[in-house]
Amino acid sequence: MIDVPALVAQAREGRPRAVARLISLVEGASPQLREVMAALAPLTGHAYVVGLTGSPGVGKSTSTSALVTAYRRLGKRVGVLAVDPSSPFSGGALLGDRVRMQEHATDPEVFIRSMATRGHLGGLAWSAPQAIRVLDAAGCDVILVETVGVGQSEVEIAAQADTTIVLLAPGMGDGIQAAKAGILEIGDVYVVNKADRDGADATARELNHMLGLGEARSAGDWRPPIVKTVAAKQEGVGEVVEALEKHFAWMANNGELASRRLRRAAQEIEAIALTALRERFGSLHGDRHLDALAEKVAQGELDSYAAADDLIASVTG
Ligand SMILES: Nc1nc2c(ncn2[C@@H]2O[C@H](COP(=O)(O)OP(=O)(O)OP(=O)(O)O)[C@@H](O)[C@H]2O)c(=O)[nH]1
Ligand SMILES: [Mg+2]
Repeated sequence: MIDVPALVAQAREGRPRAVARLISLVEGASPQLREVMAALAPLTGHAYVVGLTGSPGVGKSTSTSALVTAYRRLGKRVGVLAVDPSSPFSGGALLGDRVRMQEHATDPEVFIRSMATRGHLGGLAWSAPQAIRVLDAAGCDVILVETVGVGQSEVEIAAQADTTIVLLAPGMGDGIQAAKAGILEIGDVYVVNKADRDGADATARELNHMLGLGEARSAGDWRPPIVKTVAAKQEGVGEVVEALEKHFAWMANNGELASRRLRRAAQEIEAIALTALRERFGSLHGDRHLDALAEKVAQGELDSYAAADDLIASVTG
């Protein structure tokens, strides 16, 4: 058994090994998470969470590293969480990320963790917020969450940030890819990285056009800026930080920050409750009750809604 209060106290002091240990508990869905989260809850709510998303190879890790540099210059403590929704274990793409973060590896004010989820249904919906909470409790001022992988899972993780950066790069057919993955709707800040390559202006124009096609905005609405960067050379990264600061101020002023955090908490609670329910179905009845209900439904003796009510009642009543 782990001494949770001691571990949490060490994490709070910013000890990297304690932080790593707690994130491993999250990743492994440890039974002690309940105790960990109870101890962490009063220590959180300080960090500004920024999600980075975009197609493979656009430069998310390079941009994350460049943002870490920029925030370190401002004296901020920074957490980085690389989440891989597709892989059942850490490694692969995340190893490349490690290399790109190397310059920050020995900085005691920077925490870099990667996390894979076990392929549990809805696993990311609770594990990413919990890992973020660990970094928050460890005193991070800013937490950068990079998602590896494309599609719906990216969108889900991005939705757990206060601000979402969507990255594109010239010449990758990114406009179309972004539109397909639904990430054009979720950007608060758009970054056209690899602006040292041909076509960056065209990509920015195309993006501007696509963003403008949405419904008319009213005064006071946030208009997502488009920033061009060469992350590999730290160019334009200061502008990205400025855009983030503006977005944070805008959210803080009009209640959007609080409502995003509320929505996030609600999704997390729901995910934990659904996971707990599913586990109870199995552990209480060894699926026998479910099997019995299934037989009745298959034979037309019972309708599936009534069967579902029965199943829920059997574990909650
Ligand atoms: N020319 C140029 N290359 C860049 C720039 N930023 C990143 N790269 C290169 O693009 C490649 C991919 O960069 P990553 O930062 O690993 O991209 P990523 O989006 O994290 O990739 P995945 O995590 O695999 O999806 C690397 O070879 C980088 O060196 C840039 O501004 N200009
Ligand atoms: Mg990466």
